[in-house]
Amino acid sequence: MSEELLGAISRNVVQGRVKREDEGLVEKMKGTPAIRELIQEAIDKQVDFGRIMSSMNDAMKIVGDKFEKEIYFIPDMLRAANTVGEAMKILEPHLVKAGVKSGPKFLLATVLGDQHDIGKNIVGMMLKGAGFNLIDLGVNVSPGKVLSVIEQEGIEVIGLSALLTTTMPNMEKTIEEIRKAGMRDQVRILIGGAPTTPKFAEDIGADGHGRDGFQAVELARKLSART
Ligand code: B12
Repeated sequence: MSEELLGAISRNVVQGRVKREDEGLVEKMKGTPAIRELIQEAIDKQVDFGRIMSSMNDAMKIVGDKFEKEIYFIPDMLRAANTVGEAMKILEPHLVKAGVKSGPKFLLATVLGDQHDIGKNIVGMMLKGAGFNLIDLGVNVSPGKVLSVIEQEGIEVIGLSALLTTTMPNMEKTIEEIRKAGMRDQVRILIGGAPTTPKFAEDIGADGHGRDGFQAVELARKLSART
């Protein structure tokens, strides 16, 4: 029975359906229960939270596959990621109540001078869906702000995003600030955003570069080696 429900959750993430009135991205599913109803049903039926989360993770892998094959494009990926985000809004208070151990703390930020956050938000939603304890500082975040949050929160992994070639140097400045404060060995640093490359990541002393949300999750998992 719960297999059926988990299958429906996964399918609705792939179809990017939040509410009953939503049509699917590919399938016509209007009028059938969507993620909100299905997640609530799973909670009511006491389906294991871990299984709910992994059904959504599996769904995002399918979405990633469709994206690679150019069956899905950015807006489709956004819709699927947003569907996971909506599911998490319903699940989170229950996870906290149940004392489900939260994953590694991940600090995400768009660097100083940069207002672009669409890609960062996709990455954030996927990290949350993958069980990371996400602290999203938003856009235009100074190196000093990143540093103070690392100190206060005991961050394990940092993700920096930049969409402008003019703000990419602020990634290096952020890493430099962390190094100067003697905290470089305590955190793993991932970077991403359209103009960034693995070579740039290496040059500025980051630990990795992610092309998209899927790589971000994969790398964050490797770097934190916990989730
Ligand atoms: C939407 C957009 C805007 C919106 C941003 C809205 C928002 N809330 O984000 C607005 C209109 C505000 C805007 C403003 C500007 N923009 Co603009 N913008 C874009 C646009 C069209 C799309 C960017 C986007 O969202 N892509 C979709 C997302 C999903 O992709 P993504 O960000 O790359 O993210 C993915 C990956 O890179 C990765 N990723 C991203 N972050 C991270 C982080 C980590 C840790 C990891 C692992 C992975 C990762 O995963 C994401 C998901 O797959 C691009 C053009 C383009 N086609 O890219 C221009 C673009 C980025 N903008 C540009 C410019 C010039 C500007 C402005 C300076 C324009 C102006 N003159 O005012 C301002 C700058 C404002 C500022 N200070 O930041 C230029 C940059 C050129 C350059 N060489 O730097 C671009 C390339 C357009 C162009 N061709 O000229 N912009």
